[in-house]
Amino acid sequence: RTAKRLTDYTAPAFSISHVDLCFELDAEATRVTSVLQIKRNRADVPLKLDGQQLTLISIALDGQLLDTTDYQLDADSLTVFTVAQQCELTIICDIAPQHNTALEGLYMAGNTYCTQCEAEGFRRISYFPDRPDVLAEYKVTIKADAERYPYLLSNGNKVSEHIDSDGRRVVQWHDPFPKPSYLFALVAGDFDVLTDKFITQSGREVSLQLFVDKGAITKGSFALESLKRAMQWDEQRYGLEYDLDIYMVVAVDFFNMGAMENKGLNIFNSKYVLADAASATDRDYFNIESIIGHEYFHNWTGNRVTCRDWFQLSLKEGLTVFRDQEFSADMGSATLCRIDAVKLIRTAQFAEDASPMAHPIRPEQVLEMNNFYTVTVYDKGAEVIRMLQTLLGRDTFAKGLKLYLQRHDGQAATCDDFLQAMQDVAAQDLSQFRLWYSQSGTPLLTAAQRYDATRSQLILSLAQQTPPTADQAEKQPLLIPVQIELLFNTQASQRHLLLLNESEQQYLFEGITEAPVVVWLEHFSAPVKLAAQYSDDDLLLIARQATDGVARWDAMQQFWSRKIAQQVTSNASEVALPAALFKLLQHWLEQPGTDMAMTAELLTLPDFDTLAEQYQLIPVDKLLSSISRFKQLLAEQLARPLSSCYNALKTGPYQYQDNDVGLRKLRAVCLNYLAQLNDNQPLLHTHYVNSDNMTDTMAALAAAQQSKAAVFNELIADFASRWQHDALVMDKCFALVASQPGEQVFEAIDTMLTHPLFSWKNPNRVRALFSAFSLRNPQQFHRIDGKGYQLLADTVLRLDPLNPQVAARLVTPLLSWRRFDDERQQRMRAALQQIAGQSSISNDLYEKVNRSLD
Ligand code: B3K
Ligand code: ZN
Repeated sequence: RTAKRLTDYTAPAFSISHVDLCFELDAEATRVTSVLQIKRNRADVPLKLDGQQLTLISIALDGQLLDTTDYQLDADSLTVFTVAQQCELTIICDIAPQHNTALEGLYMAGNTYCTQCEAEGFRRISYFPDRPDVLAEYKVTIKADAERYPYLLSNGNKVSEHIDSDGRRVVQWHDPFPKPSYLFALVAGDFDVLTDKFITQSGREVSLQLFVDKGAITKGSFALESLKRAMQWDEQRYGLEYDLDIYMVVAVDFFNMGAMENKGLNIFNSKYVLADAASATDRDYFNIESIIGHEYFHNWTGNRVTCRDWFQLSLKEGLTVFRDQEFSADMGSATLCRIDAVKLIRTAQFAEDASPMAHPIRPEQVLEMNNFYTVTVYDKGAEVIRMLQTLLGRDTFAKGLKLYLQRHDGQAATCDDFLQAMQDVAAQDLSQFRLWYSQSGTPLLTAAQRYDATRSQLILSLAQQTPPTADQAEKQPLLIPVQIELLFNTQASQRHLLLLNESEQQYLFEGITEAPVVVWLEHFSAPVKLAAQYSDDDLLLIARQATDGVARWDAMQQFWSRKIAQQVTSNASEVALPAALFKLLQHWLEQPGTDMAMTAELLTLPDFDTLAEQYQLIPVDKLLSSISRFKQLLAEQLARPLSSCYNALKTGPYQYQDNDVGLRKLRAVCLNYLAQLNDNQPLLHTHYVNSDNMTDTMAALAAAQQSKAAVFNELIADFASRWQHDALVMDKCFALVASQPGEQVFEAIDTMLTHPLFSWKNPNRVRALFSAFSLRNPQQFHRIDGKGYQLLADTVLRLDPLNPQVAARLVTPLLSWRRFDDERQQRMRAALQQIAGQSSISNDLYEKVNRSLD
């Protein structure tokens, strides 16, 4: 198995101007006829096309059938020996969507035919140069039984539709925008359709169509409204207008990820489309809006300008995540959006940097591309774009984006092209900033301050150091924007942007009349770890007074990290909490203010994953016991204010609206603490019974799950029976069952596997059970006897033959075995070795497991 390298890139030897595809749909044998207009770019090379799991029926060159001496067929490719400067190649293949459980290429999601081609799925549909820098204009004809398939969809505009003499519906599509094969899409099925329209800023009418399962029509309206908000936002913020006359979104029940930005025909995991108050939480609503936005924003950043090769993935993904984050921030609470993003970087992304899979946002070596749709490429990628905006300023950044899109419209570009455009508008040298693209790892920032009262001078010093990662030993100093705020007793606070570009640097501030408390890395201005000398009082002061909400939240997080670290190292003695802390928490409970979601965050302890990333060797048991001790302590000490706050928070009927979202969130935090106390069983019942929406219902279940096993069992049984026919809600049930902290979880998971709605072939179901177990159940996943690791290894092996992509995602928590104590190391490694020992594991799994065991 050989990996590909970024440095090996060569331009395509052949280009394709037009593709004419015809699909005769059949679950067992779909016939795909592909006519390619080919042009040679380089002499003396044969034409090599990618293809996997295809049954070749025939090939013809300029109308002449080829025989087997004219070409060579391999497991992954088709090579035609002699082709002219310009020619037409006609390839006929058969494929079997019914048996495609990997959900790449053309597959069946229930009764619906659909496709997923990114990254390299088109080669499972037909022989083609399946690489993002080959852009072609597509014409697509779809034929299928007219009654069973009222909707036959593909990219672009519908050209014609008729019923042929065999009773088949025949629909033709044409996409005028040249695109890479990964953006091709086809859908065939019977749906309920929601329609609407959007008038663009230049006055064009765009028809919007949302396709959902029959009967689900009322659950689609939020997604459609979100789409219109996204279209308008991109016009207002970046002047970017939609370019076709029709925009379609289809929700399907079997999907490997969240959604896919195929040109004019987005395909979505139904989880990120369907919502109503009864079945979706506030978080679900938030996710739907942000993912609808994300896929829409790809129309410019991804589709109109695409990637030259897959190493450049962050060019479209980091940028588009940044854009969707900015969109969400403008639609709701900007602080909350930022806190969410920071949490993700501090948990999963820092963990990835510290793992055997560490890679820069532009990876350099890849065996299976699907393994690189990571939090590093996506979310650290978005942080890098955000830093660029911080350095250049919002307006210059927007101009740079515009220039990049103009310069490369219709092309396949690189991260360097993007940076070049930014550099050209900013007239600023970005060569050091470029390192963020090639250097992996989490920089550690050390901050210190010295105040000289006699000279009224403040000297701040910063040092940076990036520890070696699995993929890269040597690290260089980066250009890091460090936003700070200086908090004073008697004068107004000051905000500054410090640029750190050496290993160590000092910054002098004159005319400072008192020693300030420094808020370092305000708004998480760079994806780094920070070591600063704070006292408890400093942190509590920041939490009260900082201008930036993220900084206030972060101060509380740092406060708790320190207390928990002290508790972890203080053999058996109990670390005390200062009275000032209780006073502050009580104050927030008594006066939660207008931003209640923010208050809820201020009152919440950091979770296990966030804390774990602060240790090279993760002290699992001590972390878990410290978290639960402090939680218990807070519940006891603050019982009264918690309960008055809880009782004072009331909403009307469910609405997904900022104030109500915050209120429910704060009430859920109170409930979670209160559930720790013995006499609060009835409260959980009441909360559950009185709930008229999924957010409150989940709050009751989650609180019970963490504290009262008996109540949890009772409520979850009721919940399961109430929702037994709704797969998306049953996913919530599966996840709650699998993340319960007690050891009954193993039996409970076994029982859920026999649920009529559970299916190994559906990624949502598998993830609901097993990602919840491995990522949200540290108590049982990290059991010292290894039973948790064993369960995950068995699951991964069972899944790999069906769906390698999902199997490889699931294995991630095992890869970091080196960060645990000896006993756990041994058992995690044994689980990995068991996987590695199987003879025919997928490339997806092979790459990750072998990097980890190396
Ligand atoms: N571009 C797709 C992800 C494709 C993942 C392939 N394994 C969704 C997105 O990021 O918008
Ligand atoms: Zn994306």
